[in-house]
Amino acid sequence: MKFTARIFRSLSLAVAAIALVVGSLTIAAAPAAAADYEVKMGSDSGLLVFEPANLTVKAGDTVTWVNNKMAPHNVIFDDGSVPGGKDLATKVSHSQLTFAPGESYSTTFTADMPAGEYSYYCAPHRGAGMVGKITVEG
Ligand SMILES: [Cu+2]
Repeated sequence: MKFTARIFRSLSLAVAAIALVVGSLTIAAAPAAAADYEVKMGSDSGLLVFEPANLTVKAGDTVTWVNNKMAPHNVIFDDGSVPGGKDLATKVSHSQLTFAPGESYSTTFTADMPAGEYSYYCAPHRGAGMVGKITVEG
């Protein structure tokens, strides 16, 4: 009886050790988690800017534009200012105007989108210099 208990105990330890090794391998093999970035539309001090205006992201990352001050704002990418055609520009744009503080929308720059510079502007405030750029790394 005592012998059986001893064997059972070493077996349990072996199983626990294997589980630990397999578990750590799984964690090491997992790809880096996608990041989330936030861009304020209108600075805290009330300037007509995107903040930050320039952002560098990796494929899979998500950018969320949050209405802050001096609304209305939107996020327009033109086909001439993205590393792809009109369909891509439309896909990453958010033409709907935000009015209330905290309103937001997001774009995930997925792996099937080309790397490069994605320039955008706020339609109501483009003339005031409310422009931004997302650089997507390959
Ligand atoms: Cu604006």
